[in-house]
Amino acid sequence: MHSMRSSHRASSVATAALVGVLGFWSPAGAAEFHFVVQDVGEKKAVWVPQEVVIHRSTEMQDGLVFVLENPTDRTHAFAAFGLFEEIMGAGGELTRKPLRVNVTMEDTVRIQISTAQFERRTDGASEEFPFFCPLHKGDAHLGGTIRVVP
Ligand SMILES: [Cu+2]
Repeated sequence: MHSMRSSHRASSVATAALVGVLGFWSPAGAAEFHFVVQDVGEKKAVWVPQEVVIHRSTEMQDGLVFVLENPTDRTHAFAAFGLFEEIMGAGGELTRKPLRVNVTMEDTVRIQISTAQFERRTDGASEEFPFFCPLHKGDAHLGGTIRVVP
């Protein structure tokens, strides 16, 4: 048993190092939400699904990750008002910045979403966060909505 534990610890350290090199981090068991961008004409694009519900009581307990996939042949961006990306610096310190991420063509980006703003909420309120591609808004409101519920 002892040797199994040791090797498990070694592989965990290796994984953590790899994650550090790749520039993102993700706690084990983090809830993942996938979004895929679609072109809708020359000036418009839409991230789908357009309606996402995230439960504070369950899906935010072990961290929150968005996976942003761009199968198209041009760069898109994912922006959400009121949500923050969490970035781990070289020294392990966490910084937060408003959620706006470029995803180049045929690329997939994983980002850690800050859950700090939800941790102290104990009421039953739900909140809505609109998201969209700021590079291709077009004239119409083609964005989606993330609903964070208890
Ligand atoms: Cu776009």
